[in-house]
Amino acid sequence: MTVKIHDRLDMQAFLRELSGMNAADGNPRMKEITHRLMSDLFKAIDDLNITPDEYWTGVAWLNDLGAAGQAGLISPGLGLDHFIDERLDAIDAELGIENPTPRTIEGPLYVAGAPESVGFARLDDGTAEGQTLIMHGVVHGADGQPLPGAKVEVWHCDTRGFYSHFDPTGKQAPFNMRRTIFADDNGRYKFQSILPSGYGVPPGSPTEKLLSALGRHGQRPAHIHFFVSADGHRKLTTQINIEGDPLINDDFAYATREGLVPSVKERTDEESIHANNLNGPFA
Ligand code: MBD
Ligand code: FE
Repeated sequence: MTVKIHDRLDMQAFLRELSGMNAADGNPRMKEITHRLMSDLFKAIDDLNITPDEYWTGVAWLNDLGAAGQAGLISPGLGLDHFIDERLDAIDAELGIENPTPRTIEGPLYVAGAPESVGFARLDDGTAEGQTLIMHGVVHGADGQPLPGAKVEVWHCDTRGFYSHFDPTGKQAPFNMRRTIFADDNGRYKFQSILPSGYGVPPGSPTEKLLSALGRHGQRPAHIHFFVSADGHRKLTTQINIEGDPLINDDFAYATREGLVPSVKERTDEESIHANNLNGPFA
């Protein structure tokens, strides 16, 4: 038997009531959003014949998700973070704003307050195994000119896929592989770290349970996160992927974008010392 009651006038009135449309107080935007989302949810329950068992399983899952602090983890997994970025891109396109470095999602693992330096930073504390990684670049303003003093916040995980502050083994010092670098007088930044591995959602977690019910994995390719900001400029949130990672086009968080997979040059120690002295900070 199929029952559809969403469109009944008393249900439409009920939706308005529960969304606060009849209340003098409250926030009009919250009312509007709640009314729309609840209306769509009621309709889905009707259309899909969602059973009480299915509904309460969903409620229990939401409790587990919140208890695990994973709302911000399932969000990119369900493509919402990517969708929001696509909307920002579309708005920029309408305004005629070009973004030479594309934006991509922040993810849930940024921590404010990382140690600061000018021009150069070493991100890792030297205790973790890993292949040495050196990255450098120039921050340009909207006018295409280098932007001295621009703030480059960078964070990434270790070779086990664990981020400091979120390491289940408790092995990393606070702010390991997290730094804030202010671009030098020529707008340049540079850092040394270790090559990160990919990330996987915690095994057995509510996020992993939903993904596996969908027949999906919860893996990300190796990546490095960035915020780039400066007075009078919009903040850029982006990432790069490590070239060659097999998951580059199979990211559970849908964050890979063309233009964000720079080429990686593998160097011997000797070549590296030479190359890095050219730009100063290691001299
Ligand atoms: C991450 O490291 C990440 O960057 C995202 C988007 C989601 C989960 C873990
Ligand atoms: Fe990440």
